[in-house]
Amino acid sequence: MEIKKVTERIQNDLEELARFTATPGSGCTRLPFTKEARGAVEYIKKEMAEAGLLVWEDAAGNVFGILEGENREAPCIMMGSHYDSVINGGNFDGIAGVACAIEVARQLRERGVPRKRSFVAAGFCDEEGTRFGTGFFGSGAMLGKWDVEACQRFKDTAGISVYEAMEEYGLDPKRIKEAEWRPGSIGCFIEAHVEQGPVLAAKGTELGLVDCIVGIQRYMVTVKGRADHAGTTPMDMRIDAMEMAGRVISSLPGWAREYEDGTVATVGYIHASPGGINIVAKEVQFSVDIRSRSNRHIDEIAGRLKEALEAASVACGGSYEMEQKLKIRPLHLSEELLAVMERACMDRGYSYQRMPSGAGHDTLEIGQTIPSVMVFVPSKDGRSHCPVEWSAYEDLAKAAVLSADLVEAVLCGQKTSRAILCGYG
Ligand code: HGY
Ligand code: MN
Ligand code: MN
Repeated sequence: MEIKKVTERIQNDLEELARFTATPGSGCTRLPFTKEARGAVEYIKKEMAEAGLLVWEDAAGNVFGILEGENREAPCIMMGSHYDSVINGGNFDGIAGVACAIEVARQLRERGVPRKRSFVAAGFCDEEGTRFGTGFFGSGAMLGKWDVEACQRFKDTAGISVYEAMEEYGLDPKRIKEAEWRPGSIGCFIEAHVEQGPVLAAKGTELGLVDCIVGIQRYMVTVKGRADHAGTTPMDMRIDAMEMAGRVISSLPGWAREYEDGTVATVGYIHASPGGINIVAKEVQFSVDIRSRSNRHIDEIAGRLKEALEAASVACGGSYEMEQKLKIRPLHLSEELLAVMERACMDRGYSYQRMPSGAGHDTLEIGQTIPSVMVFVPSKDGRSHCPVEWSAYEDLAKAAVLSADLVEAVLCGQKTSRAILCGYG
């Protein structure tokens, strides 16, 4: 396999896809159900079709391409990632994994791999949860985890629900359940992704084989006080929502640091209203993102958050709401698939290391029920979720070649077992 040709094809796709952003010149902003998402999906569909895949877009806004195998009823091998991004993010997070999945399809056909079962390339929508505060919407819909009520319940900060955004985008949210795949129809899942951290780049390792992904809980907290004059209202007469929020937010980092095991807690979004410099804040809304390889640690921090909100309400005389947006357990990935990937790295002479992922991914959702594996490529200076996010196209090509080796081994029936392919039969 000529790595140079693979590198060029991936580079071309990613440079084309980088055009679909709402913030040109300030990184990639491609939120779900927007014209930028539409542009990326139409490009992905074109590339999938040119790679010989049968292409469709599902009721949730995901895009799939299939290379059918002899036995169309056998559980397929799926590879993919998400095509949405964060706000002012990078041009590799998620979308590089979609490009790698399309590249694997090209390689399977170029290698003339006989297919006992089908291969599916996937581009998922709204993995990030940036717009609605949730996460894994597309892959979750594929697994039947979303319904009309949830689509109506979750709203963005402008008050637009997932339901309304889907309608505006041209989807019919009443059909969301049609996005669900028949249980057992996906045998295993592979995701290539940029590391988004400093480990591989610092050690000069070419590829990371992910063995564990952190669990995540996300909350949108609203603390409620009373608007008053900032100058004339004595401190002991205020119900200051900003004071309440400040008491809680300033405690979160310390709670995470206490564990000394990589547990993290982040407040990435905050909004005060009415938002005047001379008005005591009536309401403050802020996000909380808690992650750890220990589910107990995540639960403990979430519990302390609630206790702190109770205490701040009593101390300041206000009230609060704590809306759970996401709750997903830590995940250990398929040892059998990892072993096949390790073998392939050794056969190709790629340096690699096993490693955990501090970032969530569609694999975190899919791997809860389907044998899954992830391959990371180094992120320059460990940076991600920002415009300077960068990975070498040749490293992505190696990840695609390695994934094609795994897919070939499983498609041809060399490596199949109940452990590797759930629903294997
Ligand atoms: O937030 C994350 O960990 C990922 O980028 N969705
Ligand atoms: Mn991602
Ligand atoms: Mn991300």
